[in-house]
Amino acid sequence: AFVENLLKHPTFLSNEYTTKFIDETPDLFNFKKRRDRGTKVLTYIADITVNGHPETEGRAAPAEGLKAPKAPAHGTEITPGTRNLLEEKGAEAVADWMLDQKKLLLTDTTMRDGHQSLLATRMRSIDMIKAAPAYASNLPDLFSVECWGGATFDVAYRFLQECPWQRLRDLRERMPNLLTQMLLRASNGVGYTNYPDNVVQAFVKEAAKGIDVFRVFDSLNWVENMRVAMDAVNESGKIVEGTVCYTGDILNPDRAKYDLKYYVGMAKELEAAGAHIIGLKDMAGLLKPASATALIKALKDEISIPVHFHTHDTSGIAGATILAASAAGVDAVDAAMDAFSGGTSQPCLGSIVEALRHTDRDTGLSIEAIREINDYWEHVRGQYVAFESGLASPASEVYLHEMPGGQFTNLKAQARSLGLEERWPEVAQSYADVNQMFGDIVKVTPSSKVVGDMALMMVSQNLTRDEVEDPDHDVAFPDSVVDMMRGNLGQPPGGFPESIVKKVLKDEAPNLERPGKHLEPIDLETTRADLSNELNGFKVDDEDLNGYLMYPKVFLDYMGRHRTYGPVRTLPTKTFFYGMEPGEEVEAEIDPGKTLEILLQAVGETDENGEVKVFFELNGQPRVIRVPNRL
Ligand code: BTN
Ligand code: 3PY
Ligand code: ZN
Repeated sequence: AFVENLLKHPTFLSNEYTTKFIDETPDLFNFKKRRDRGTKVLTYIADITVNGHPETEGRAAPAEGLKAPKAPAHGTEITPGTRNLLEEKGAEAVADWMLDQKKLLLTDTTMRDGHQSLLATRMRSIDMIKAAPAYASNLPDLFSVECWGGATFDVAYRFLQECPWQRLRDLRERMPNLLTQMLLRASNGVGYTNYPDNVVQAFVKEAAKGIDVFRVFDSLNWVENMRVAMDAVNESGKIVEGTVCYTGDILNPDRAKYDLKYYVGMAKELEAAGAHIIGLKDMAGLLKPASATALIKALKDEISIPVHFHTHDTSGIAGATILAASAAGVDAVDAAMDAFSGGTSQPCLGSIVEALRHTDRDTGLSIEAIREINDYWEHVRGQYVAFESGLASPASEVYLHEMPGGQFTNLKAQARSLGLEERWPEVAQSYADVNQMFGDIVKVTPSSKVVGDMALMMVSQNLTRDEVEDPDHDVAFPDSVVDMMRGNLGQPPGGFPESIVKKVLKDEAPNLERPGKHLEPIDLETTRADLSNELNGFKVDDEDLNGYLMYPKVFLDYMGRHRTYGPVRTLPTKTFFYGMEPGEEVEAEIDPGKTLEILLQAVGETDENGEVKVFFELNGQPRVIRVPNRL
């Protein structure tokens, strides 16, 4: 299917350049071209001002008169941190150093999982980039900053009209002393399906230019399906965090499939497979304090590399689990800056720091620095009210359905759009039923999406688990379920139950081997040449090629819009999502030192052609932009 996709790009018209090309080679452009970019950005602002942004339409708007967040203060001196250790001594030395620390090490997830879980992944690069220098100068004792991967990659292209690779370069440059961290779905890359091995390898190679710690997980906990990605990270010289996904409850005898022995066994397999660190990924926030005590202790006893714990506060009790893990000797944990913590996100970073103050696991992080940076994040969050999930309180219901943090609110919104809002308790129960029907699997992107698709389908069609499992009852399964039963995401421990595989696939035999084993390698240079051709001779670099290989259509659509709207990534967030008011003035630094000063003077009437004239001043020069009124 992947190769088919490659061959099926939508045709679209010419393209002279991308954001990156322009930003890296500004001298190539004469005055006229530069003005051209200004016109494109004005066209974007005019369009949004007249028509609104499709993503914020009908949603809450930020408070009247809300100002752009002011970047937190930062010093010019940069104390060496974990990144310097990696650069000087390598990945194993970082792991050894972690084991030697008494303090609890912290990863800040605000720029990845924090907004992925609370704001549908919609945080724009400009809002991250403004915080990065303060992290580097004021929090040099952080273990790492998770700022890339997971859902952020495609959302950047798809909804934010910006290049994820550029975000990575910009953050890397501003945090030279801190380890950057990403979430990688092993053979699923940063996508929802298995990619050919050489695509995964090429992606890791490119990402390793900006990422230091790769948290590699498989959505069915299948180590066999993680090796290609783990080997590629090892080859790049960066840190492999081989990750165990946590599900069920090790203290519950009814969920014996995932017991202490299972988790320790998988961690040992990952250690043998070349991991420098073991990630313990509790994507739904199911690990309870007493279970954490037992699990962390067992892992620390049985493996010789550091353990890095990740959880979500959906239940409201994750802070207690973090403290239990800390007391049991976990080496590092994830937390989100206060304003992006709690609920389906990570527990509160500042509160963890304070809870451990004056104990033998004191993190040593400056609470003043945290407060200052957090004040900035609070203002940033205020700009994104359109994407707030509305989850107002903790949800013990998570122990029933076991949905990952990022999926919980998303599925609720999906249920709402299908008119199933009142039937949410049934969706939650159905999700749990589907999990059992599939043999009790790990649910995390992409397997969690499959379970969610099936659960919504059952509730909307009033299907019970008995009916679905009845061989004589005809069921049209969602495509994603058919795909998973075919083995295209790999195999869970013990395999999928034979009866459900038979019901879904009928007489077709599933593939029980590693999916990548049967995917033809992509000819990268042919693909690059074809893509360049499709983009009218545009020079396709490795970043573009890897973006396209992950998401062919999303990438091409992004490039098409870029041709019309130009470099909109540095517009203030309010301008990007809501356009401008007459009399308002904004700035956008489209290249280092190259700033557009934009004043919106007036919006005209719609003419007989359905077009509106929008009057601007661009760097003091009057400009009139005509856009269609599509309302
Ligand atoms: C998106 O597709 O949602 C993000 C990119 C922006 C698309 C622009 S916004 C102005 C114009 N109006 C639309 O409906 N799409 C484009
Ligand atoms: C992702 O894959 O994006 C996740 O956050 C999984 O927890
Ligand atoms: Zn997470």
